[in-house]
Amino acid sequence: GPDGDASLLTKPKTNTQRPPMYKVMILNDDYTPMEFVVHILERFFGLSHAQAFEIMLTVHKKGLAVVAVYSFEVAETKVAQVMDFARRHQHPLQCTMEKE
Ligand code: TYC
Repeated sequence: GPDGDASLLTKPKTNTQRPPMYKVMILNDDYTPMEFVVHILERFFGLSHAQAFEIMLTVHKKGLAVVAVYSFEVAETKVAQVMDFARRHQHPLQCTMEKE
């Protein structure tokens, strides 16, 4: 109404709930070759070579980076794929996920 509609001034109900999203991150280490990390980022995250190289360098310099954000199920699959691929190639690369 003219004196203010309470429904427009009060906090909306949080009924627009979306599923939680998860950041997938890779961690730096002293042993995994840079090109191996770039390959992983291209292969499992669909990044271009240039994008993959940039993220790899960010991890190398800062210690970690968020690679992508997914639903829980997709994030879990990415983490498992990366961890398995790194283990099979005997590299200590770590990949983790965290709720946004
Ligand atoms: N620090 C590694 C090296 O100097 C490269 C590296 C980058 C390793 C990113 C892991 O997630 C990583 N060979």
